Amino acid sequence: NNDLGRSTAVITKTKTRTKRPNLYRVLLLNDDYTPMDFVVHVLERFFRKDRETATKIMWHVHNHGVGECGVYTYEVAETKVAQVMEFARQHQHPLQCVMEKK
Ligand code: TYC
Repeated sequence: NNDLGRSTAVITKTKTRTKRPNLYRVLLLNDDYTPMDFVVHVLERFFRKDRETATKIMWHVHNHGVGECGVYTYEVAETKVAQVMEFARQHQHPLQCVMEKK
């Protein structure tokens, strides 16, 4: 728009606001029946841990009752929990996997 050479142009600047996503811990719970090797395999397969890290986490869960497998956004955490629960069910182990908001 321009009246007699006086510009009324408006420039709007959009502020960038980067939102951090909510994060969720995925936890394994101890039980008396799931074989230790199976838990280590779950940690390698679904949480991309190396054998040494997976073994450490497995012992932590065995000794303390609960342990962290990883931290993810909501949808990823939900998928990990569902995959582990289905895998445990297929093998008839009572392993429990849950998520909690950080
Ligand atoms: N407590 C199990 C055993 O002695 C091993 C185990 C570890 C089970 C971790 C579940 O999330 C778990 N065989």
